[in-house]
Amino acid sequence: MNQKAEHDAVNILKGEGLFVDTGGLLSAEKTDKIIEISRNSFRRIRFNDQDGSSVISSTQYIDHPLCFGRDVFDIVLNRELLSLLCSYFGEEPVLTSCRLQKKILPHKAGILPHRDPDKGIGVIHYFTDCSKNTGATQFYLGSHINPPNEPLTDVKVDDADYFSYVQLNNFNIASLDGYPRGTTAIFNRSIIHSVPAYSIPGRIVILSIYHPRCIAKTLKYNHLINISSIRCLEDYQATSLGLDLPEMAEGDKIILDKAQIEGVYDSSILRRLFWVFRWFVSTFSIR
Ligand SMILES: O=C(O)CCC(=O)C(=O)O
Repeated sequence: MNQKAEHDAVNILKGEGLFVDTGGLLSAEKTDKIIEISRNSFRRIRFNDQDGSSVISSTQYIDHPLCFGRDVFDIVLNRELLSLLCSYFGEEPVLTSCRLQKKILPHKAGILPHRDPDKGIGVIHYFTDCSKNTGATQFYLGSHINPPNEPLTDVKVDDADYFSYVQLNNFNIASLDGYPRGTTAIFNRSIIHSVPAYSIPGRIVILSIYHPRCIAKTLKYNHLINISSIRCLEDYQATSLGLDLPEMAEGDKIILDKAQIEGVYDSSILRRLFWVFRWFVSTFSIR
């Protein structure tokens, strides 16, 4: 991306709240590689709070895909992406969250319209074709600047501000439906976005969040990285992981523990039933 293209992208991101790239931030070769890595990894990652997956939802996560090494670094700490974010923030970006996500069941409700007002930029790298059948993210353009009056108050989860579709009638919608794998969506986390109902599981994406350095300094976040990967990092990549922030010296943000990366993940129905059972026992048992 040349300087003019970057400048235009930043302006679109500021004005509309979303910039979609299909032209080079993510190559087809890398896309294939991630599908291959994730196939193995979803089998190997064990379920737990730190680096596991949710078995009771329609979606599975691997919380620390950076532990898969170079290929993931080259995508989420891509030089052009970081440069764009640096122009947007007016200072260096820091990666504060990175998760590999796979949709494993159809979902009748999808993800309801919501915004994540945490002053970060969200980036979604799509490794499978985007389609409304498999879950196409849609964005309500400009809603980061002029949101509807009030978020809903009667929602069960309080992880974000939720809105009804009716409240959003006046916004232009940008849907990722029809975009090819290899697409990157970069968005202001305050823009309202949703994923309408989808019927075919299998969508694989990496969801990342970046914050300007001044905010990242105040946040707690973890990355799980192999030592060998750290050795391969370019300086600008280390900086955008926050490796040079003072808190890093205390070792509470980067976990270098191979044991945590290994594990057994088995997606058989029996194993899933076991985890649902375990979740019920741990949630409802009298301590
Ligand atoms: O999975 C998607 O397409 C949307 C993700 C999302 O809603 C979020 O990152 O807040």
